[in-house]
This record gives sequence, structure tokens and C-alpha cells, in this order.
Amino acid sequence: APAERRVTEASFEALLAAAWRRSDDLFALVPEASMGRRPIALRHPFSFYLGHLPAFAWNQIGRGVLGLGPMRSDFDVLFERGIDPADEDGARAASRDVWPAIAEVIAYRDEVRRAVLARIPDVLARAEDVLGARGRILQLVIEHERMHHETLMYMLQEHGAARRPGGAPAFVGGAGRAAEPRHVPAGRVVIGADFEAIPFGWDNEFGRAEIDVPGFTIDSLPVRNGDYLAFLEAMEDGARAALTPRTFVRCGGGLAVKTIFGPVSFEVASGWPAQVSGEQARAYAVWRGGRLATEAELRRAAFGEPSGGVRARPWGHAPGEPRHGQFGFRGWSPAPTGSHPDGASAFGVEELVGNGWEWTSTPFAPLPGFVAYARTYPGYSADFFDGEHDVVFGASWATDEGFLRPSFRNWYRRDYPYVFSSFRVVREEPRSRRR
Ligand code: AVJ
Ligand code: FE
Repeated sequence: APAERRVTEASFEALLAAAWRRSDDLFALVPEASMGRRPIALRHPFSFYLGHLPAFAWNQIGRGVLGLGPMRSDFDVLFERGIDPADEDGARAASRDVWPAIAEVIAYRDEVRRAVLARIPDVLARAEDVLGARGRILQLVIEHERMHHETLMYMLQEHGAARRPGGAPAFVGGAGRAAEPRHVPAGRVVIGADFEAIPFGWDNEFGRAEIDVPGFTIDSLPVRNGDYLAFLEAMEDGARAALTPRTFVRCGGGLAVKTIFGPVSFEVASGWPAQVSGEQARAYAVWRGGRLATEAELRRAAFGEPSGGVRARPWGHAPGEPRHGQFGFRGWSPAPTGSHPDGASAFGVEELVGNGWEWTSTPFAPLPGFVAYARTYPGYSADFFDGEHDVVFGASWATDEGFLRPSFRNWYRRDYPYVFSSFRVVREEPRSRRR
């Protein structure tokens, strides 16, 4: 019915407007003089993302689904894709020194935004198209925008000089709570959603894997900066450099931890989950006589119930609230571990979503039955099924709440130390408890 169609149009307008507003708010945290900087050698400068978001939107919606012409053929191509090279040499080869003037990119962005809004009815009329139907392509563009909100935040953390937004709350610091072992009994985990059952998902969320997970013991909370420091201090001098988190810095003679606004003293951050690469996480877990969790184990710990039921969120079925976890930009940093006991899962495991993604030992790979979004975005996932990327589970303070849906899967290169990803330790159980 036309009335229903108008409601849907209005809700997509509102979702796009909210995503764009957050983009604008977050770009405003980047000092003007820093826009051309590349705080992470393996990624483009901040200014790239200003053009990438609209270029992606037009390439997917305008050119991809609607079959329209270019918005600006040079920018559509220049800003089409970010880089994800394996090393700094690759990054240098893939990078360029000169980028278009910011004012020109902003004009392009605004032109794309106007065109996207004007084309919402056309998109929603594409009922025959996989990504057109139900406006999935709009959702895809909205979620892409939200993903890069997090990209901007971890780039800003590396840069360390974000402008303080008006009314930014002080960081919540402290020692956090120590992890305790929790038993998760054996059970079956299903990964993957039914395409028609959810309003939107990325290609890698579909297909289906059914995994029988033996019982295991998992820490109730992630490893803290303070725990990780004790590990570093126990290491030989020669091993320490490679194991030191990217966020640990010397500042005024003392140890400090990076935030988007610059380093804070170690005391403030000692209880925050340790932000490390997947390789560093693995080394710590082994030192503790354990290992990293698999993707299936974290999903079982998060969504499983002793009765065999499955939850939509670790705490049950209700939408997330601030008391459930540190996600959805409710702070500008992690929180001390143990601050969100109301977010505990049925097995008493806390912070499985929020307060940092968690490294798993599972290489990012397609679920059985995987089909790429071949027409508009064949490489979103498939380009990363290369054995070098591991699944990360959960969410960070800079993760939009929409990504808390159980089917969502995320991944990073396992040697990537920049992202808001921590980890927890899993221990094997005696054979009798694993059944
Ligand atoms: C899904 C977070 C791994 O940001 O690197 C954004 C998503 N792909 N633009 C990333 C993505 C293309 C990607 N992650
Ligand atoms: Fe992107």
C-alpha cells in the first residue's frame, strides 16, 4: 500500500540522516590540519573516508542497484575502496600523496546525499532485486557508514589528538574486576541466518554452519591492561617489543595508554580490556596455560542457554541499554571490566558484546552455502577469505548497536594492533566435563 511505502521511505530517510549526522560529528573531531594525515600507515588518510562514504553510497545505490551513471566519475573511482595491505611497503605502493581539496569532497558528499534521498522511492520499487528488495541496499550503505565510524575512531586513537566534543564525559577509569572461570556445557551452535528472516545482513551472515561445541571453561571477563602488563614484565627483554600493545606508550616518564584524546595514565586504563593484535592475544593465552576461544565457543557462551535455547542478546531478548554493555558510542573509551554485570550471558560470562571486540582462533571463512553479493559488492567478504584474517566477536564502544545481531560477523588481519579488539582466555576441561 502507498501509505506503508511512505512510512518505509520516511524511516530510511531518518536512518540515513542519523548515520550522516554521526559521520559529520565524528569528522568534526579530526583537527583540520590532521585531515591529510595517515595515522595508520596501512590505511588511507582521514580525508579519504570523507570521500569514501559518499562514493560507496553512490556506487552501491546509484550505479549498482539502479543502474544510473556516475555522480562524478573521477571521485566515484578514486574513493571506491580503502586499502588493506599486508605491510607498509604495500601501503606505500597503494597510497598517493595528493588528495582532492576538502571543500570539493564535501560538495561531492552533499550531492550524493541529495541524490540518495531523492532515489529512495526508486530503490524501494526494486522488489525483484536481491539488494533492492526491502531496501537492503540502503541498509547496506547505512551499515557501511557505521562501520567506518569505528574506523575513524581507531584512526583517531592512533593519532591521539581528537578535539574534545562539547559535554564529553570524563573517562571512567579504575582497576576493573578480575576474570573468573565459567563452565559452558557442551552444546550445538548454529552460525548463519535465513536470508528472509532478517531485514538485512552482509553476505557472510548467510549460509549455515552447525557446530557441536564440547564443554569448555572460559574467563568471565576480558584480559585487562593490568593483566597484560604483568605478562609483558614476565617476558624476556628480546620478546617484549613484539608483544607490547600498540596502545601502551611512555608519557612524562610513566606508562600511559592511548585514547582518541591522547594518552591517559596507566592507572586510569589498567582495568580496561587490553587492546592487542590477535597474535599478541594468542601469546598471552598460551602463557596463562590456555588458548583463544573459537568463534563457535564465543557464540555459545553469548547466546546459548543451559536448556538448549538461543537468545538474541547475551542478556536475553531485550534491546541493549547502557547497563548491558559499552557499545553504541555511549562513551569515548572502554570501561573498566566488570562494569556491566547486567549484560551477563546465561552462563555468567560478561561483556561478550561491548567494551571491545574479541579475537578468536577462527580464520575468517565462508559459511557453507555462502553466496557473495555478486552484482554490487563481490569482494566485501570474499577478498578476506585468505587465511590471514581471524573472526573477531562482540562489539566495542564505537560499534553501532545494529551490529549486535547474532548473525553479524567481523574480522581483522590477525597482526593488526590498531582495532578495538581484546580477548579472553579459554581452558580445556577434563574429558569427562567436555561432553
Ligand atoms: C568488516 C570491519 C572488517 O572496516 O575493515 C568497510 C568493513 N569493508 N568498507 C573494515 C568494510 C569495506 C571492514 N570490516
Ligand atoms: Fe569501506
